Amino acid sequence: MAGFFKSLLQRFTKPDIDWNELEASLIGGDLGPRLSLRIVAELKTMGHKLHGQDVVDLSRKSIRSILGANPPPLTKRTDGKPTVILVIGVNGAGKTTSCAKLAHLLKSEGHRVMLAAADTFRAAAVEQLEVWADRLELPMVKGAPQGDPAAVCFDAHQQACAAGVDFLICDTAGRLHNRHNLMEELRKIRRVLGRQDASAPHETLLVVDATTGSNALQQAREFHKATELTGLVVTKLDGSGKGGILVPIREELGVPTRFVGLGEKATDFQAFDVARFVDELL
Ligand SMILES: Nc1nc2c(ncn2[C@@H]2O[C@H](COP(=O)(O)OP(=O)(O)O)[C@@H](O)[C@H]2O)c(=O)[nH]1
Ligand SMILES: [Mg+2]
Repeated sequence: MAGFFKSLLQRFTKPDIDWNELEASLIGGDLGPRLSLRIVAELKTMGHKLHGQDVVDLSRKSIRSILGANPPPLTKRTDGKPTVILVIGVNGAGKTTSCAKLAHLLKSEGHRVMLAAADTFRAAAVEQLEVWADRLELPMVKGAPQGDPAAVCFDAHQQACAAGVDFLICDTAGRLHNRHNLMEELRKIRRVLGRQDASAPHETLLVVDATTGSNALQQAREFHKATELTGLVVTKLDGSGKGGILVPIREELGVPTRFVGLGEKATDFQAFDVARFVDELL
């Protein structure tokens, strides 16, 4: 994406701007068709004395106004019950890794954190989370192999209450026999958690891989329709994707990015910062 804006700067220095080319470049940079059309429309009203820097400045202004203020941090409850965070997304997006990183971040801030291994579809997924839990010295609840993920969340919630945990983070499966089953399973997990605590889950975070571009928008639409998302975790920002897709996701669905994944280590994880993101994007 950085290279993308640099090339925009180089290409649009002449007064005779090729609007179609500009539009195609913006869409190609993961900003999505709607936002790209809007930026082009705004630029057109500025007449013909445009330079590459105008293109960049206007893009920055648009993106900042869409993203708004920084999202609120995760909050601890005051009634002694755990804040329940459901982590969802397609296979390979980085859910399990993000659960571990988020748990590590919250623990480092002084909170008591517990993990629930509710991706019971693959045995390897439970083992993967277990390795993280051992390494980061975090308590983890798991169930029987191929067991009911909602039952794992139920058990985990009871244990979290008994242990006085502040945050319970539930990892989930990204793939079942089909997408319908997956969405049904997520709804069931929510129902079961809701019976334990009417306000749970308090956060439902969708994990998307920055390198998948417009696929991430499609995933966000689908998951948002099936279950109410409270935020995104955008992973692999250390790779080729610079995360431009989180802008149209925010614009179209109103779902804010809460955290970013920046590598494979436990500490490669940060709360999302709008100003820093826009600067790095441009
Ligand atoms: N480079 C990089 N790799 C990541 C990041 N987050 C996750 N991964 C890697 O992506 C792969 C899939 O992650 P995983 O957590 O198993 O995805 P899940 O299937 O959604 O649970 C693993 O190899 C992770 O190490 C990230 O922010 N940066
Ligand atoms: Mg996983």
